[in-house]
Amino acid sequence: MNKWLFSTNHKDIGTMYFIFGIWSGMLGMMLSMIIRVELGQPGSYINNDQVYNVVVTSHAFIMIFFMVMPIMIGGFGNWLVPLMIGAPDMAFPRMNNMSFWLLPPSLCLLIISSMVEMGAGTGWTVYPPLSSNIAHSGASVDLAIFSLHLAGISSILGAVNFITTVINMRSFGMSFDQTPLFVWSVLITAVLLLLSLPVLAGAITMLLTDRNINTSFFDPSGGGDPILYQHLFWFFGHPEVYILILPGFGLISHIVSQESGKNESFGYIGMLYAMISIGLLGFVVWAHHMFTVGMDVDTRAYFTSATMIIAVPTGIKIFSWMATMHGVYSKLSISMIWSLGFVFLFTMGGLTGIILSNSSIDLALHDTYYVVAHFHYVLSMGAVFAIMAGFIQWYPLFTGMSMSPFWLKIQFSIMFIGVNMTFFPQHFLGLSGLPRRYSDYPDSYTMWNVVSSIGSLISLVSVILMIFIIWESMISNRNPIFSNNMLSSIEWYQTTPPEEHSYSELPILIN
Ligand code: HAS
Ligand code: CU
Repeated sequence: MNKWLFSTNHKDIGTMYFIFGIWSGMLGMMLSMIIRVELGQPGSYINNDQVYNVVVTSHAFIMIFFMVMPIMIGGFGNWLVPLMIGAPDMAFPRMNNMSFWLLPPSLCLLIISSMVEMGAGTGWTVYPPLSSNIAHSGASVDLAIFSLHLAGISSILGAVNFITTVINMRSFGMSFDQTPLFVWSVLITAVLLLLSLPVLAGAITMLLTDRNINTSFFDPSGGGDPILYQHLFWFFGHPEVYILILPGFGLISHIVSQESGKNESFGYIGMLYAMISIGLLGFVVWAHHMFTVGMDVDTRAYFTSATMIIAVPTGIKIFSWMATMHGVYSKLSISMIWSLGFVFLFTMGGLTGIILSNSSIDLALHDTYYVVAHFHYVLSMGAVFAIMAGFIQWYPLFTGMSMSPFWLKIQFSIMFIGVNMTFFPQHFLGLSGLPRRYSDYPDSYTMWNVVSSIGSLISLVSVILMIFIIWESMISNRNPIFSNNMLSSIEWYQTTPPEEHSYSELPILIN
């Protein structure tokens, strides 16, 4: 056990990230269920808005920093990047272990922050003055800041590791324009992390000193400015949303081209430049989160146009995935079904993003449920669908086991219905003005909130089913392809009808 925990092997560390991410995902999901139960009818059962806001804040932090990032970059990145570039391991294997082990203490600090005093009910954006002493006295916000410090250090070390690995450890003869798209997506993500996280660290450290040693970076009474915090936060925050999705883009590219029986994505170079453009543009659009602070009209025009331009490279990706699927007899494996769901629903989320990028429309929609619907379409149905697709695609590689295609199909159907039922009605709620981060609402908003809460229960069922499927894969004896007994795997291959050979491509998993 110790050997495994202190392992410097990229596969062991990847597996630890997966276990950690899945555990955090359960925690994040339980918090979301608290939110949906509270909003499942008018009136309050939590009876304390601060507690409600603490739940919302923890939900966001846990899903972003302790579920999506560890699974995508830590789990898939560690497992697949060295394999795909033909490297024996990551460049700094011991630092890799340290990156992982910074996360559990970070999560502990976050959990402690909501157990002491009144918790951090600041939202994941931690805007002052709400996050200042004046509204959040006590240790909670400080603990949340320390939690972010640790998670940030973990990610920066991880980013340095991935950048070094990809630049220096590709196999002999693998030029950059032959490097697999997932590897590229992780490289670009790592660069975004390296450039944006120090800005967040600066902002929250300034907030820490404002709170504790009487600086006034964000306090007008001392000559500071709370808007400065918003600029610093979103200079990190917008690249962060692309950090959450880019590795997913990489996973989807591999799955789509492989399941379509093609060697490479349609427009490999286009896909590559699209990701690079999205990464670069991601740094110059941050103020689309701040249209309501009272910017002058020219600044708003700039941030609107710059933001809209991101639809171009993203569109290139969407259409290239569709072109990759085009013209083949597709056997629609489970990971391909998730990928199709990804392409469709991520596009929906992207289009509502374009709507929000119009500064004049955003004045009405900012801080409403429309924004909540937008980011759950790109995250719960973009990032999470990509994770599901990748997890199912490479599960046999990670574990040597295989999950039941029958149950996985049912699980997909339930989750597809669940998440859409949860988040589609939130567009209507937002358009009719329901603000986010409130624990109660007028009766006129009841119907769509009830639909949304029922949808979240359906998603809960699908996640429980997924746990069952993983358990079932362990006790069943399917897919011996990866077992030590090669004879039995050949036997299995020959005696099983081809339509059940869902993982018959295993030998070429790394394409
Ligand atoms: Fe976003 C808020 C705009 C992509 C995540 N976003 C958020 C928040 C999160 C988030 C978490 O401009 C909330 C933060 C908070 O707590 O306050 N977002 C965009 C735009 C894109 C976008 C333009 N977001 C993402 C991704 C995320 C993510 C990816 C995570 C995974 N987002 C916003 C804006 C806000 C915002 C405003 C602030 C709102 C507010 O008031 O707070 C783009 O990257 C999306 C590009 C993708 C597409 C779809 C595919 C493209 C095709 C090409 C043709 C389409 C065209 C568009 C030409 C566009 C198919 C035509 C337009 C039509 C309407 C038809
Ligand atoms: Cu943004």
